[in-house]
This record gives sequence, C-alpha cells and structure tokens, in this order.
Amino acid sequence: MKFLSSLGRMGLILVLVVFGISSCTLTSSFIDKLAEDGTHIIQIEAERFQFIPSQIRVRQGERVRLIFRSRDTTHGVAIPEYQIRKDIPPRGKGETIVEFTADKIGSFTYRCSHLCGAGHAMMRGIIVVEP
Ligand SMILES: [Cu+2]
Repeated sequence: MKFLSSLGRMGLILVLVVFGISSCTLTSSFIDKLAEDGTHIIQIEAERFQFIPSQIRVRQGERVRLIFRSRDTTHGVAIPEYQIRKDIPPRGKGETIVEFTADKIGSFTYRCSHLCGAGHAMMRGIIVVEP
C-alpha cells in the first residue's frame, strides 16, 4: 500500500515535470519580444481550427505587431476593435503582419476570417490588453 502510494506520487511528479518542460518549450519556440523601438512583436500560428498561442498579453499603449503564419491552409485574422481583417496565406507562402496600438484595456476576441473548414466558426483567439 505504502509502495503503491509512493509510486503514485512519483508518477504525479513525473507528469508535472514532463508537462512543465513541454509547456516551456512550447512557449519559448514562439516569438514574443519587444523591438528596439518598443514595438511588441508576437508570432502566432494558425491551423485548423486554432491560433497558437490562443491568448496573448500586451500592455495598454503598446504598438503591437502580430505576425501570423499558417501551418496548413489559408486562414484569416479579423480584429473588429481595430478594424483589422486580412487573409493569412497557406503554409510556406509567407506571413501576414498586422499592427495596431493597444489603446483600450480589456479582452478582445479575434477570429479567423477565411472559411477554412468545419471548425472555422470556433477558430478564435484572445488579446488581453493590460493596464
Ligand atoms: Cu477559418
């Protein structure tokens, strides 16, 4: 019994360590940095039917540059709060850059604006603008 519970505890620790490592490598493989001029540059990948990362954080007043790349087919990005709507070319055909100044605090949903398949309507992401 004692042996089993310690085995369970080790398993739990192992899961936490593996999960921690994989989530670290996931986030570190994406660009999220400040350029010399202060522009907040974030790279987002699009695939059926999600944006990765699905949530990004910026500060109010920041100039934000989002670089979208597709992992599969043509997608799109629409951010109604900033009057942005652009297509994202298919994998290997380039990237789509959108820029705006995050002047409003809050959480804003952006979505895919190019019909990409059955889950298209669920393809969304969140931009959190923090004070
Ligand atoms: Cu879509």
